[in-house]
Amino acid sequence: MQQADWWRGAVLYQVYPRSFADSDGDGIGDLAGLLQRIDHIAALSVDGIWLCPVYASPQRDFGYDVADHCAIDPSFGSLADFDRVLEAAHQRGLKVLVDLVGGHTSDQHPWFAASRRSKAAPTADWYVWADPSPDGTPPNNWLSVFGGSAWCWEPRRRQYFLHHFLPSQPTLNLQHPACLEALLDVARFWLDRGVDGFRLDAIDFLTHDERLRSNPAARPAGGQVPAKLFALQRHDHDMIQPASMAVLRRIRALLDEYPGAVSLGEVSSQDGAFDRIAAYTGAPDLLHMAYTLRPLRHGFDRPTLQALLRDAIATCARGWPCWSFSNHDVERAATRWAPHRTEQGGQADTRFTRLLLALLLSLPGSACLYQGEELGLPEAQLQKDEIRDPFGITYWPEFKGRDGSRTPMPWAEGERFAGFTPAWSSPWLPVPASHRALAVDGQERDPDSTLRFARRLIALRRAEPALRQGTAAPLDLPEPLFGFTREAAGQRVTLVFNLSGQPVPLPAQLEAGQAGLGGFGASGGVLPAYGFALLVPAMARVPEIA
Ligand code: ISL
Repeated sequence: MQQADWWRGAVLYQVYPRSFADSDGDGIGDLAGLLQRIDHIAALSVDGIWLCPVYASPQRDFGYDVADHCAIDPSFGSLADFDRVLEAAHQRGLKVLVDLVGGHTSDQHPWFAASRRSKAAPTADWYVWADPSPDGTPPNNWLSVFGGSAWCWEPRRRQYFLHHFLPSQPTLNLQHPACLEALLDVARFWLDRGVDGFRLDAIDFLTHDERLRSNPAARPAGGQVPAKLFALQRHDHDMIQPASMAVLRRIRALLDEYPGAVSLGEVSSQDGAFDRIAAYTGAPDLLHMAYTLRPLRHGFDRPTLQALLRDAIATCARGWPCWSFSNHDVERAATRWAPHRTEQGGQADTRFTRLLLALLLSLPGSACLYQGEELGLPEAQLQKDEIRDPFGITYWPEFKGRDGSRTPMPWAEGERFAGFTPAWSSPWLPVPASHRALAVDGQERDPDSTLRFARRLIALRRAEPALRQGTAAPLDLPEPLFGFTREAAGQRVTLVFNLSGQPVPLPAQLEAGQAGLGGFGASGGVLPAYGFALLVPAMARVPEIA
Protein backbone atom coordinates (compact mmCIF):
# COMPACT_ATOMS: atom_id res chain seq x y z
CA MET A 1 0.00 0.00 0.00
CA GLN A 2 1.23 3.45 -0.88
CA GLN A 3 2.01 5.57 2.14
CA ALA A 4 -0.12 8.42 0.79
CA ASP A 5 -3.09 6.08 0.71
CA TRP A 6 -2.77 4.83 4.29
CA TRP A 7 -6.21 6.20 5.17
CA ARG A 8 -8.13 4.05 2.69
CA GLY A 9 -9.63 1.33 4.82
CA ALA A 10 -7.81 2.58 7.92
CA VAL A 11 -9.19 2.17 11.44
CA LEU A 12 -8.96 5.28 13.63
CA TYR A 13 -9.35 5.08 17.38
CA GLN A 14 -11.30 8.09 18.67
CA VAL A 15 -10.01 9.50 21.94
CA TYR A 16 -12.27 11.77 23.99
CA PRO A 17 -9.41 13.01 26.15
CA ARG A 18 -11.51 14.32 29.02
CA SER A 19 -12.61 10.75 29.72
CA PHE A 20 -9.70 8.63 28.56
CA ALA A 21 -7.18 8.67 31.41
CA ASP A 22 -6.46 11.17 34.18
CA SER A 23 -2.84 11.38 35.32
CA ASP A 24 -2.98 14.22 37.84
CA GLY A 25 -6.07 13.38 39.87
CA ASP A 26 -8.28 16.36 39.03
CA GLY A 27 -10.94 14.01 37.71
CA ILE A 28 -10.43 15.15 34.11
CA GLY A 29 -8.54 13.08 31.57
CA ASP A 30 -5.37 14.64 30.18
CA LEU A 31 -2.56 14.23 27.67
CA ALA A 32 -0.18 12.68 30.20
CA GLY A 33 -2.89 10.12 30.95
CA LEU A 34 -3.25 9.41 27.25
CA LEU A 35 0.50 8.93 27.04
CA GLN A 36 0.43 6.42 29.90
CA ARG A 37 -2.27 4.42 28.15
CA ILE A 38 -1.14 4.77 24.56
CA ASP A 39 -0.03 1.13 24.38
CA HIS A 40 -3.65 0.11 24.80
CA ILE A 41 -4.34 1.85 21.50
CA ALA A 42 -1.21 0.51 19.81
CA ALA A 43 -2.12 -3.05 20.87
CA LEU A 44 -5.34 -2.74 18.87
CA SER A 45 -3.17 -2.35 15.74
CA VAL A 46 -5.32 0.53 14.54
CA ASP A 47 -3.81 2.90 12.00
CA GLY A 48 -4.20 6.06 14.01
CA ILE A 49 -5.90 8.19 16.60
CA TRP A 50 -8.49 10.92 16.21
CA LEU A 51 -7.97 13.16 19.21
CA CYS A 52 -10.95 15.35 20.17
CA PRO A 53 -10.17 19.00 21.02
CA VAL A 54 -7.52 19.71 23.65
CA TYR A 55 -7.19 23.44 22.91
CA ALA A 56 -7.57 26.27 25.39
CA SER A 57 -11.28 26.57 26.03
CA PRO A 58 -13.79 27.60 28.69
CA GLN A 59 -15.18 24.04 28.18
CA ARG A 60 -18.81 25.10 27.80
CA ASP A 61 -19.01 22.48 25.03
CA PHE A 62 -16.06 20.50 26.40
CA GLY A 63 -13.45 21.73 23.98
CA TYR A 64 -15.60 22.38 20.91
CA ASP A 65 -15.54 26.01 22.03
CA VAL A 66 -11.97 27.02 21.26
CA ALA A 67 -10.54 30.15 22.88
CA ASP A 68 -6.98 29.72 21.59
CA HIS A 69 -6.37 27.35 18.68
CA CYS A 70 -2.65 27.12 19.26
CA ALA A 71 -2.54 26.48 23.01
CA ILE A 72 -3.43 23.40 25.05
CA ASP A 73 -6.04 23.82 27.77
CA PRO A 74 -4.33 23.56 31.18
CA SER A 75 -6.78 20.84 32.21
CA PHE A 76 -5.26 18.68 29.45
CA GLY A 77 -1.60 19.70 29.92
CA SER A 78 0.79 21.68 27.76
CA LEU A 79 2.13 21.83 24.24
CA ALA A 80 5.10 19.80 25.49
CA ASP A 81 2.66 17.08 26.64
CA PHE A 82 1.03 17.19 23.22
CA ASP A 83 4.40 16.76 21.52
CA ARG A 84 5.16 13.79 23.76
CA VAL A 85 1.87 12.12 22.79
CA LEU A 86 2.55 12.80 19.13
CA GLU A 87 6.04 11.35 19.34
CA ALA A 88 4.90 8.28 21.26
CA ALA A 89 2.13 7.68 18.73
CA HIS A 90 4.48 8.01 15.78
CA GLN A 91 7.02 5.68 17.41
CA ARG A 92 4.26 3.08 17.54
CA GLY A 93 3.27 3.62 13.92
CA LEU A 94 0.08 5.46 14.85
CA LYS A 95 -1.05 8.51 12.88
CA VAL A 96 -2.61 11.37 14.82
CA LEU A 97 -5.56 13.39 13.53
CA VAL A 98 -6.65 16.34 15.64
CA ASP A 99 -9.97 18.14 15.61
CA LEU A 100 -10.19 21.30 13.55
CA VAL A 101 -13.24 23.23 14.74
CA GLY A 102 -13.54 25.60 11.81
CA GLY A 103 -17.13 26.73 11.98
CA HIS A 104 -17.06 28.63 15.26
CA THR A 105 -14.93 29.67 18.21
CA SER A 106 -15.61 30.28 21.87
CA ASP A 107 -16.94 33.71 22.73
CA GLN A 108 -13.76 33.97 24.83
CA HIS A 109 -11.58 33.87 21.71
CA PRO A 110 -9.71 37.17 21.19
CA TRP A 111 -11.08 37.32 17.63
CA PHE A 112 -14.62 37.41 18.98
CA ALA A 113 -13.84 39.62 21.97
CA ALA A 114 -12.66 42.29 19.50
CA SER A 115 -15.40 41.62 16.98
CA ARG A 116 -18.22 42.10 19.48
CA ARG A 117 -16.68 45.28 20.92
CA SER A 118 -16.63 47.33 17.77
CA LYS A 119 -17.57 47.36 14.10
CA ALA A 120 -14.16 48.93 13.49
CA ALA A 121 -12.12 46.05 14.96
CA PRO A 122 -9.79 44.13 12.58
CA THR A 123 -11.90 41.01 13.20
CA ALA A 124 -15.22 42.89 13.09
CA ASP A 125 -16.47 40.84 10.13
CA TRP A 126 -14.92 37.51 11.06
CA TYR A 127 -18.23 36.49 12.64
CA VAL A 128 -21.76 36.63 11.24
CA TRP A 129 -23.40 39.86 12.35
CA ALA A 130 -26.85 41.04 11.30
CA ASP A 131 -29.15 43.92 12.13
CA PRO A 132 -32.39 43.08 13.92
CA SER A 133 -35.70 42.76 12.12
CA PRO A 134 -37.78 45.98 12.21
CA ASP A 135 -39.52 44.77 15.37
CA GLY A 136 -36.19 44.11 17.09
CA THR A 137 -36.36 40.33 16.81
CA PRO A 138 -33.59 38.16 15.22
CA PRO A 139 -32.99 38.63 11.49
CA ASN A 140 -34.48 35.26 10.56
CA ASN A 141 -35.94 32.02 11.92
CA TRP A 142 -32.76 29.93 12.06
CA LEU A 143 -32.46 27.65 15.06
CA SER A 144 -29.52 26.46 17.10
CA VAL A 145 -28.80 22.71 17.15
CA PHE A 146 -28.69 23.00 20.94
CA GLY A 147 -32.07 24.77 21.24
CA GLY A 148 -33.65 28.19 20.69
CA SER A 149 -32.87 30.88 18.12
CA ALA A 150 -29.49 30.72 16.39
CA TRP A 151 -29.07 34.48 17.03
CA CYS A 152 -27.81 36.27 20.09
CA TRP A 153 -28.05 40.04 20.73
CA GLU A 154 -24.90 42.07 21.28
CA PRO A 155 -25.78 45.47 22.76
CA ARG A 156 -22.41 47.05 21.97
CA ARG A 157 -22.85 46.58 18.22
CA ARG A 158 -26.65 46.69 18.42
CA GLN A 159 -26.59 43.61 16.22
CA TYR A 160 -27.21 39.89 16.46
CA PHE A 161 -24.48 37.29 15.95
CA LEU A 162 -25.08 33.80 14.58
CA HIS A 163 -24.39 30.64 16.60
CA HIS A 164 -25.36 27.22 15.26
CA PHE A 165 -24.57 25.63 18.61
CA LEU A 166 -24.32 27.38 22.02
CA PRO A 167 -24.60 31.18 22.27
CA SER A 168 -21.02 30.98 23.55
CA GLN A 169 -19.97 29.43 20.20
CA PRO A 170 -20.27 32.29 17.70
CA THR A 171 -20.16 31.18 14.05
CA LEU A 172 -17.08 32.22 12.07
CA ASN A 173 -17.57 34.00 8.76
CA LEU A 174 -15.37 31.79 6.58
CA GLN A 175 -16.45 33.70 3.49
CA HIS A 176 -14.34 36.56 4.80
CA PRO A 177 -10.91 35.98 3.20
CA ALA A 178 -8.82 37.04 6.23
CA CYS A 179 -10.88 34.84 8.53
CA LEU A 180 -10.35 31.81 6.29
CA GLU A 181 -6.62 32.59 6.11
CA ALA A 182 -6.49 32.71 9.90
CA LEU A 183 -8.11 29.26 10.10
CA LEU A 184 -5.63 27.91 7.55
CA ASP A 185 -2.81 29.34 9.66
CA VAL A 186 -4.15 27.34 12.61
CA ALA A 187 -4.15 24.20 10.48
CA ARG A 188 -0.60 24.95 9.36
CA PHE A 189 0.50 25.37 12.98
CA TRP A 190 -0.58 21.81 13.81
CA LEU A 191 0.69 20.29 10.57
CA ASP A 192 4.09 21.88 11.19
CA ARG A 193 4.03 20.34 14.66
CA GLY A 194 3.67 16.95 13.00
CA VAL A 195 0.00 15.96 13.09
CA ASP A 196 -1.20 13.72 10.27
CA GLY A 197 -4.41 15.57 9.52
CA PHE A 198 -7.71 16.74 10.85
CA ARG A 199 -11.16 15.63 11.78
CA LEU A 200 -13.16 18.59 10.50
CA ASP A 201 -16.00 19.48 12.80
CA ALA A 202 -19.55 19.95 11.51
CA ILE A 203 -18.69 20.68 7.87
CA ASP A 204 -22.37 21.08 6.93
CA PHE A 205 -22.32 24.30 8.97
CA LEU A 206 -19.23 25.94 7.49
CA THR A 207 -21.15 28.47 5.39
CA HIS A 208 -24.73 29.76 5.13
CA ASP A 209 -26.95 31.73 2.78
CA GLU A 210 -25.31 35.15 2.55
CA ARG A 211 -28.73 36.81 2.19
CA LEU A 212 -29.72 35.26 5.51
CA ARG A 213 -33.09 34.11 4.19
CA SER A 214 -35.36 32.36 6.66
CA ASN A 215 -35.77 28.61 6.36
CA PRO A 216 -39.15 27.42 5.04
CA ALA A 217 -41.71 26.66 7.72
CA ALA A 218 -41.24 23.33 9.46
CA ARG A 219 -42.89 20.24 7.99
CA PRO A 220 -46.23 19.63 9.64
CA ALA A 221 -45.63 16.36 11.54
CA GLY A 222 -49.21 15.35 12.19
CA GLY A 223 -50.04 18.37 14.30
CA GLN A 224 -48.16 21.00 16.22
CA VAL A 225 -44.42 21.06 15.50
CA PRO A 226 -42.39 22.14 18.52
CA ALA A 227 -41.13 25.44 17.10
CA LYS A 228 -37.72 25.25 18.71
CA LEU A 229 -36.67 21.77 17.75
CA PHE A 230 -33.85 22.02 15.24
CA ALA A 231 -34.25 18.41 14.18
CA LEU A 232 -37.79 18.98 12.95
CA GLN A 233 -37.05 22.09 10.89
CA ARG A 234 -36.04 22.38 7.26
CA HIS A 235 -32.55 23.78 6.76
CA ASP A 236 -32.51 25.21 3.26
CA HIS A 237 -30.46 28.27 4.14
CA ASP A 238 -28.60 27.87 7.43
CA MET A 239 -26.48 24.84 6.50
CA ILE A 240 -25.35 22.58 3.62
CA GLN A 241 -24.43 25.42 1.25
CA PRO A 242 -22.31 25.03 -1.91
CA ALA A 243 -19.95 27.78 -0.70
CA SER A 244 -18.50 25.35 1.86
CA MET A 245 -16.81 23.46 -0.98
CA ALA A 246 -14.44 26.36 -1.59
CA VAL A 247 -13.45 26.33 2.10
CA LEU A 248 -12.81 22.59 1.99
CA ARG A 249 -10.75 22.94 -1.19
CA ARG A 250 -8.49 25.41 0.57
CA ILE A 251 -8.02 23.02 3.47
CA ARG A 252 -7.25 20.18 1.07
CA ALA A 253 -4.74 22.27 -0.85
CA LEU A 254 -2.93 22.95 2.41
CA LEU A 255 -2.99 19.27 3.42
CA ASP A 256 -1.49 18.35 0.06
CA GLU A 257 1.63 20.29 1.07
CA TYR A 258 2.17 17.68 3.81
CA PRO A 259 2.57 14.19 2.32
CA GLY A 260 0.21 11.65 3.89
CA ALA A 261 -1.86 14.27 5.75
CA VAL A 262 -5.59 13.60 5.58
CA SER A 263 -9.01 15.02 6.36
CA LEU A 264 -12.03 13.33 7.92
CA GLY A 265 -15.18 15.43 7.66
CA GLU A 266 -18.11 15.21 10.03
CA VAL A 267 -21.37 15.28 8.06
CA SER A 268 -24.64 16.03 9.86
CA SER A 269 -27.50 13.56 10.05
CA GLN A 270 -29.83 15.62 7.86
CA ASP A 271 -31.47 13.84 4.89
CA GLY A 272 -29.05 13.03 2.08
CA ALA A 273 -26.07 12.47 4.40
CA PHE A 274 -24.52 9.77 2.18
CA ASP A 275 -24.90 11.90 -0.93
CA ARG A 276 -23.09 14.64 0.91
CA ILE A 277 -20.29 12.27 1.93
CA ALA A 278 -19.92 11.44 -1.75
CA ALA A 279 -19.96 15.13 -2.69
CA TYR A 280 -17.44 16.14 -0.03
CA THR A 281 -15.02 13.30 -0.80
CA GLY A 282 -15.67 12.63 -4.47
CA ALA A 283 -12.87 14.71 -5.99
CA PRO A 284 -9.12 14.73 -5.42
CA ASP A 285 -9.19 18.40 -4.44
CA LEU A 286 -11.76 17.81 -1.70
CA LEU A 287 -11.76 15.80 1.52
CA HIS A 288 -10.26 12.34 1.84
CA MET A 289 -13.10 10.82 3.85
CA ALA A 290 -16.18 11.71 5.86
CA TYR A 291 -18.54 10.11 8.34
CA THR A 292 -22.13 10.68 9.39
CA LEU A 293 -24.11 9.51 12.39
CA ARG A 294 -27.18 9.22 10.18
CA PRO A 295 -27.33 5.39 10.28
CA LEU A 296 -27.93 5.63 14.02
CA ARG A 297 -31.29 7.24 13.39
CA HIS A 298 -32.57 3.88 12.25
CA GLY A 299 -33.14 0.58 14.00
CA PHE A 300 -30.92 -2.46 13.59
CA ASP A 301 -32.90 -4.86 11.44
CA ARG A 302 -32.30 -6.71 8.21
CA PRO A 303 -33.93 -4.23 5.77
CA THR A 304 -32.07 -1.36 7.45
CA LEU A 305 -28.75 -3.17 7.18
CA GLN A 306 -29.43 -4.05 3.57
CA ALA A 307 -30.09 -0.37 2.87
CA LEU A 308 -26.95 0.59 4.80
CA LEU A 309 -24.87 -1.78 2.71
CA ARG A 310 -26.37 -0.35 -0.49
CA ASP A 311 -25.49 3.15 0.74
CA ALA A 312 -21.99 1.99 1.63
CA ILE A 313 -21.36 0.47 -1.78
CA ALA A 314 -22.82 3.48 -3.62
CA THR A 315 -20.81 5.93 -1.53
CA CYS A 316 -17.59 4.00 -2.09
CA ALA A 317 -18.17 4.22 -5.82
CA ARG A 318 -18.34 8.02 -5.63
CA GLY A 319 -16.19 8.97 -2.65
CA TRP A 320 -14.89 7.51 0.61
CA PRO A 321 -17.04 6.94 3.72
CA CYS A 322 -15.77 6.34 7.20
CA TRP A 323 -18.01 4.43 9.61
CA SER A 324 -18.74 5.55 13.10
CA PHE A 325 -21.33 3.64 15.14
CA SER A 326 -20.50 5.22 18.49
CA ASN A 327 -18.92 8.51 19.43
CA HIS A 328 -18.99 11.36 21.92
CA ASP A 329 -22.17 12.81 20.37
CA VAL A 330 -24.47 9.80 20.43
CA GLU A 331 -25.75 7.00 22.58
CA ARG A 332 -23.38 4.05 22.37
CA ALA A 333 -24.43 1.61 19.65
CA ALA A 334 -24.27 -1.37 22.03
CA THR A 335 -27.30 0.13 23.79
CA ARG A 336 -28.94 2.03 20.96
CA TRP A 337 -29.18 -0.97 18.73
CA ALA A 338 -29.47 -3.63 21.43
CA PRO A 339 -32.12 -6.23 20.76
CA HIS A 340 -34.90 -6.17 23.37
CA ARG A 341 -33.77 -2.80 24.65
CA THR A 342 -35.66 -1.72 27.71
CA GLU A 343 -36.69 1.66 29.08
CA GLN A 344 -33.47 1.56 31.10
CA GLY A 345 -31.42 1.35 27.97
CA GLY A 346 -31.06 -2.37 27.44
CA GLN A 347 -28.39 -4.77 28.57
CA ALA A 348 -25.17 -5.09 26.67
CA ASP A 349 -25.16 -8.57 25.20
CA THR A 350 -21.57 -9.62 24.53
CA ARG A 351 -22.56 -11.58 21.45
CA PHE A 352 -24.41 -8.60 20.02
CA THR A 353 -21.66 -6.07 20.77
CA ARG A 354 -19.21 -8.30 18.93
CA LEU A 355 -21.55 -8.54 15.97
CA LEU A 356 -21.60 -4.72 15.89
CA LEU A 357 -17.81 -4.58 15.98
CA ALA A 358 -17.62 -7.11 13.19
CA LEU A 359 -19.98 -5.05 11.04
CA LEU A 360 -18.19 -1.76 11.78
CA LEU A 361 -14.88 -3.32 10.85
CA SER A 362 -16.00 -5.03 7.67
CA LEU A 363 -18.12 -2.45 5.85
CA PRO A 364 -16.33 -0.98 2.84
CA GLY A 365 -14.61 2.30 3.74
CA SER A 366 -12.61 3.41 6.76
CA ALA A 367 -13.78 3.15 10.36
CA CYS A 368 -13.68 5.05 13.64
CA LEU A 369 -13.63 3.01 16.80
CA TYR A 370 -14.72 5.11 19.78
CA GLN A 371 -12.94 4.60 23.10
CA GLY A 372 -14.68 1.83 25.02
CA GLU A 373 -16.28 0.33 21.91
CA GLU A 374 -13.49 -2.26 21.90
CA LEU A 375 -14.68 -3.26 25.38
CA GLY A 376 -18.33 -3.52 24.35
CA LEU A 377 -19.36 -0.72 26.72
CA PRO A 378 -23.08 0.07 26.90
CA GLU A 379 -24.40 3.61 27.32
CA ALA A 380 -24.10 4.88 30.90
CA GLN A 381 -27.43 5.76 32.48
CA LEU A 382 -26.98 9.01 34.40
CA GLN A 383 -29.19 10.94 36.80
CA LYS A 384 -30.23 14.49 36.07
CA ASP A 385 -27.83 16.01 38.58
CA GLU A 386 -24.92 14.10 37.01
CA ILE A 387 -25.44 15.58 33.54
CA ARG A 388 -22.83 18.13 32.39
CA ASP A 389 -23.68 18.41 28.69
CA PRO A 390 -25.52 21.70 28.02
CA PHE A 391 -27.47 19.99 25.23
CA GLY A 392 -28.81 17.44 27.74
CA ILE A 393 -29.52 20.06 30.39
CA THR A 394 -31.72 21.98 27.90
CA TYR A 395 -33.74 19.01 26.73
CA TRP A 396 -33.91 16.75 29.81
CA PRO A 397 -35.77 14.39 30.12
CA GLU A 398 -36.84 13.92 26.45
CA PHE A 399 -33.16 13.97 25.50
CA LYS A 400 -30.64 13.25 28.20
CA GLY A 401 -27.68 14.68 26.33
CA ARG A 402 -24.40 13.11 25.35
CA ASP A 403 -22.81 12.33 28.70
CA GLY A 404 -23.89 8.69 28.68
CA SER A 405 -21.27 8.03 26.01
CA ARG A 406 -18.66 10.28 27.64
CA THR A 407 -18.13 8.59 30.99
CA PRO A 408 -14.55 7.61 31.98
CA MET A 409 -12.77 4.63 30.46
CA PRO A 410 -12.75 1.71 32.92
CA TRP A 411 -9.13 0.55 33.12
CA ALA A 412 -9.01 -1.56 36.27
CA GLU A 413 -11.99 -3.42 37.62
CA GLY A 414 -10.92 -3.45 41.28
CA GLU A 415 -9.73 0.13 41.62
CA ARG A 416 -11.67 3.10 42.81
CA PHE A 417 -13.12 4.93 39.78
CA ALA A 418 -12.02 1.88 37.77
CA GLY A 419 -8.48 3.23 37.52
CA PHE A 420 -9.45 6.25 35.42
CA THR A 421 -8.17 8.72 37.97
CA PRO A 422 -6.00 8.50 41.11
CA ALA A 423 -8.23 7.50 43.98
CA TRP A 424 -8.39 10.83 45.83
CA SER A 425 -10.73 12.65 43.45
CA SER A 426 -13.98 11.84 41.68
CA PRO A 427 -14.10 11.98 37.92
CA TRP A 428 -16.10 14.68 36.12
CA LEU A 429 -18.68 12.02 35.20
CA PRO A 430 -19.33 8.87 37.22
CA VAL A 431 -18.03 5.43 36.25
CA PRO A 432 -21.10 3.21 35.88
CA ALA A 433 -21.12 -0.09 37.75
CA SER A 434 -21.89 -1.95 34.52
CA HIS A 435 -18.61 -0.68 33.03
CA ARG A 436 -16.44 -1.98 35.84
CA ALA A 437 -17.06 -5.59 34.87
CA LEU A 438 -15.90 -4.71 31.34
CA ALA A 439 -12.69 -2.97 32.46
CA VAL A 440 -9.55 -3.33 30.36
CA ASP A 441 -7.56 -5.38 32.91
CA GLY A 442 -10.21 -8.11 33.18
CA GLN A 443 -10.54 -8.30 29.40
CA GLU A 444 -6.76 -8.53 29.06
CA ARG A 445 -6.80 -11.63 31.29
CA ASP A 446 -9.66 -13.31 29.43
CA PRO A 447 -8.49 -14.86 26.14
CA ASP A 448 -12.08 -14.87 24.95
CA SER A 449 -12.93 -11.24 25.77
CA THR A 450 -14.46 -8.62 23.49
CA LEU A 451 -11.19 -6.70 23.63
CA ARG A 452 -9.28 -9.74 22.36
CA PHE A 453 -11.96 -10.23 19.70
CA ALA A 454 -11.58 -6.61 18.57
CA ARG A 455 -7.79 -6.96 18.39
CA ARG A 456 -8.00 -10.13 16.30
CA LEU A 457 -10.48 -8.58 13.95
CA ILE A 458 -8.48 -5.38 13.41
CA ALA A 459 -5.28 -7.39 12.90
CA LEU A 460 -7.07 -9.51 10.35
CA ARG A 461 -8.38 -6.44 8.56
CA ARG A 462 -4.84 -5.10 8.37
CA ALA A 463 -3.55 -8.35 6.94
CA GLU A 464 -6.33 -9.00 4.48
CA PRO A 465 -6.55 -6.59 1.51
CA ALA A 466 -10.09 -7.78 0.69
CA LEU A 467 -11.30 -6.63 4.11
CA ARG A 468 -9.37 -3.41 4.19
CA GLN A 469 -9.86 -2.06 0.72
CA GLY A 470 -11.81 -4.62 -1.27
CA THR A 471 -14.98 -4.00 -3.19
CA ALA A 472 -18.24 -5.14 -1.59
CA ALA A 473 -21.28 -6.96 -2.93
CA PRO A 474 -24.47 -8.00 -1.11
CA LEU A 475 -25.23 -11.67 -0.52
CA ASP A 476 -28.72 -13.02 -0.98
CA LEU A 477 -29.26 -14.94 2.26
CA PRO A 478 -32.41 -16.23 3.97
CA GLU A 479 -33.69 -14.44 7.06
CA PRO A 480 -32.43 -13.85 9.72
CA LEU A 481 -29.01 -13.83 8.06
CA PHE A 482 -27.40 -10.80 6.53
CA GLY A 483 -24.13 -10.81 4.65
CA PHE A 484 -21.90 -9.57 1.91
CA THR A 485 -18.60 -10.31 0.23
CA ARG A 486 -15.44 -8.24 0.01
CA GLU A 487 -12.96 -8.88 -2.76
CA ALA A 488 -9.49 -7.66 -3.71
CA ALA A 489 -6.82 -9.09 -5.98
CA GLY A 490 -8.88 -12.20 -6.66
CA GLN A 491 -9.23 -13.00 -2.96
CA ARG A 492 -12.84 -13.07 -1.76
CA VAL A 493 -13.96 -12.93 1.84
CA THR A 494 -17.54 -13.73 2.83
CA LEU A 495 -19.14 -12.17 5.90
CA VAL A 496 -22.32 -13.56 7.41
CA PHE A 497 -24.19 -12.13 10.39
CA ASN A 498 -26.91 -13.89 12.34
CA LEU A 499 -29.29 -11.10 13.38
CA SER A 500 -31.36 -13.33 15.64
CA GLY A 501 -31.03 -14.63 19.17
CA GLN A 502 -31.29 -18.24 17.92
CA PRO A 503 -28.63 -20.46 16.28
CA VAL A 504 -29.10 -20.64 12.50
CA PRO A 505 -27.63 -23.20 10.06
CA LEU A 506 -25.30 -21.70 7.47
CA PRO A 507 -26.70 -22.14 3.95
CA ALA A 508 -24.98 -25.04 2.22
CA GLN A 509 -23.62 -22.90 -0.62
CA LEU A 510 -21.57 -20.94 1.91
CA GLU A 511 -20.12 -23.93 3.69
CA ALA A 512 -18.88 -25.66 0.59
CA GLY A 513 -15.25 -24.82 -0.05
CA GLN A 514 -15.02 -22.21 2.69
CA ALA A 515 -13.25 -22.06 5.99
CA GLY A 516 -13.52 -19.84 9.03
CA LEU A 517 -10.61 -17.46 9.23
CA GLY A 518 -8.54 -16.43 12.22
CA GLY A 519 -10.79 -17.90 14.87
CA PHE A 520 -14.06 -16.46 13.59
CA GLY A 521 -16.60 -18.76 12.20
CA ALA A 522 -19.49 -21.10 12.39
CA SER A 523 -18.90 -24.39 14.09
CA GLY A 524 -20.45 -27.46 12.56
CA GLY A 525 -22.18 -25.34 9.92
CA VAL A 526 -24.26 -23.48 12.53
CA LEU A 527 -24.02 -19.79 13.26
CA PRO A 528 -24.70 -19.15 16.97
CA ALA A 529 -27.12 -16.48 18.22
CA TYR A 530 -25.86 -13.07 17.03
CA GLY A 531 -22.95 -14.99 15.56
CA PHE A 532 -20.68 -13.77 12.84
CA ALA A 533 -18.71 -15.82 10.35
CA LEU A 534 -15.86 -14.71 8.21
CA LEU A 535 -15.22 -17.19 5.44
CA VAL A 536 -12.47 -17.54 2.87
CA PRO A 537 -11.98 -20.19 0.18
CA ALA A 538 -10.58 -23.33 1.83
CA MET A 539 -7.49 -23.21 -0.35
CA ALA A 540 -6.53 -19.75 0.85
CA ARG A 541 -3.67 -19.19 3.24
CA VAL A 542 -5.09 -18.56 6.70
CA PRO A 543 -2.85 -16.15 8.62
CA GLU A 544 -2.14 -16.82 12.26
CA ILE A 545 -3.83 -14.21 14.44
CA ALA A 546 -2.80 -14.03 18.09
O1 ISL B 1 -26.57 16.24 12.69
C1 ISL B 1 -26.43 17.17 13.40
C2 ISL B 1 -27.21 18.41 13.23
O2 ISL B 1 -28.05 18.25 12.09
C3 ISL B 1 -25.47 17.09 14.53
O3 ISL B 1 -25.07 15.74 14.65
C4 ISL B 1 -24.22 17.92 14.32
O4 ISL B 1 -23.55 17.58 13.15
C5 ISL B 1 -23.30 17.73 15.49
O5 ISL B 1 -23.96 18.17 16.66
C6 ISL B 1 -21.99 18.48 15.34
O6 ISL B 1 -21.14 18.00 16.36
C7 ISL B 1 -19.87 18.55 16.50
O7 ISL B 1 -19.91 19.94 16.72
C8 ISL B 1 -20.56 20.36 17.93
C9 ISL B 1 -20.01 19.61 19.16
O8 ISL B 1 -20.83 19.88 20.27
C10 ISL B 1 -19.95 18.12 18.92
O9 ISL B 1 -19.39 17.47 20.03
C11 ISL B 1 -19.15 17.91 17.67
O10 ISL B 1 -18.91 16.55 17.41
C12 ISL B 1 -20.30 21.81 18.05
O11 ISL B 1 -18.92 22.07 17.87
